[in-house]
Amino acid sequence: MTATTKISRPNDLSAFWMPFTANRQFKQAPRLLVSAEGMYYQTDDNRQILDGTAGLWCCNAGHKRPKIVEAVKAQMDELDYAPAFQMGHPKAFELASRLAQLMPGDLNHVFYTNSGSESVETALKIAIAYHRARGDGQRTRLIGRERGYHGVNFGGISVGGISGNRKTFGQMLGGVDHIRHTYLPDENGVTRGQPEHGAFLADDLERICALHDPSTIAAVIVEPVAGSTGVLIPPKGYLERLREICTKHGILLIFDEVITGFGRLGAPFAVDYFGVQPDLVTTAKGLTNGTIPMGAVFATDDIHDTFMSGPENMIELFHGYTYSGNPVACAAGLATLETYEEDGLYTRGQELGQYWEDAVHSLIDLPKVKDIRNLGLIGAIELEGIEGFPTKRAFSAFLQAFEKGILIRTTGDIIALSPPLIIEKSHIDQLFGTLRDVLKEID
Ligand code: PXG
Repeated sequence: MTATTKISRPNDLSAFWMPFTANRQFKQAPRLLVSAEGMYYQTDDNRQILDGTAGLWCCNAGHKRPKIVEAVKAQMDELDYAPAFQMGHPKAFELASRLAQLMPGDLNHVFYTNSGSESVETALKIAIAYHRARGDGQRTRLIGRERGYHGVNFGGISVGGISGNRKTFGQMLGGVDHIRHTYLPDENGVTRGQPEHGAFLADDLERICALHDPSTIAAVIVEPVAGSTGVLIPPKGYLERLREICTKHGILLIFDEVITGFGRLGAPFAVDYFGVQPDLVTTAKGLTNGTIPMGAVFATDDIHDTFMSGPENMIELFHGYTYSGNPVACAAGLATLETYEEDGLYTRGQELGQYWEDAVHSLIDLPKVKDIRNLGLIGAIELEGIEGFPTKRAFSAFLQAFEKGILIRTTGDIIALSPPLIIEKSHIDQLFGTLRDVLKEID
């Protein structure tokens, strides 16, 4: 076959090997989105779909926001790309300063990446290199948590705890262990907000410390609210306890805020919401409202300054990406932060939180619903699985919901909802009204 015949088949769906998708099933009946504005997507068959998931937890200000669109267009016209190493451009510094101001405490330094996965790898590497720079090079172990999701690169799947993401990929990183997850269905089933019970789960870190000797552990990484696994809300006191244990043993605490960052909980970051100060924070997604790929890792003054000690002509951290601080991404990031501020989106989850919570929990009377969880503008509805066919019921709900005009997200038999923060009460009514119908109709 010649090259020309190959490209003359633009409608061949097989060329695009889709991520985290049942490719063959999808391609038999593709679901295609062609445009979006505000709270709605539009499909190729001209249907309006209410976005119940902010894309993939990333379009926190909704779609096609004028300021972001304009900023990206203007940036393309002005400076499309600047080398990221040994060179700079003004917007990368401006965005980093704004981000550092937004982030509480002394997390004042920003390292740019292009995704959540890269933010995680970056944070893990900084943690290990930090200890080494302090002369404590034996601290190389990394501790994650069962059911944790930290992206799909090797570091991330090693500290992650979702077996489907690990089992077919051979050896993981060495020197990694996991603390137990925070789901206690018997004690904490159907809880509104943070569960009362379970701060003690953080003590599992003491078990790991005893096993490995804490002086070998570089960092612990957790999602403040576990998202991808199906939304697990940390019990009251849990994150505080984790912080105490890390501090006691000189272990860095990394919060993976790829989902919780930029207003999802009704505060700019989970760091604000929980009032617990980690040493490194990973972000992405909402940083550019999902428009241009970008991530950012926040580091404390202490971590940053520790690297700034050798000869000044030496590169302090041998790490970075071609697109770290890409000008177009920076322009999108700056416009995104302005949009969040102008629309009051960092605290929107507080204003709407009660209405959202009541709406999520209104589904508890449905027979197939096993558990419901919520925090900020996050909601999860865990379904009773169909015996012998795990994930099937929730996926049917997803398909049916799409037919009826709402976009939901499922993982296992759990429906996870995380709408754009611009959502209004009328949209919440539409989302849960439709979802109720869907859950009644499916098998
Ligand atoms: N950390 C966390 C906590 C995440 O949720 C990543 C890292 C990786 O980000 P990138 O940008 O490399 O994908 C994530 C991503 C879902 C879903 O439906 C969640 C994610 C991605 C896609 C779907 O729960 N989280």
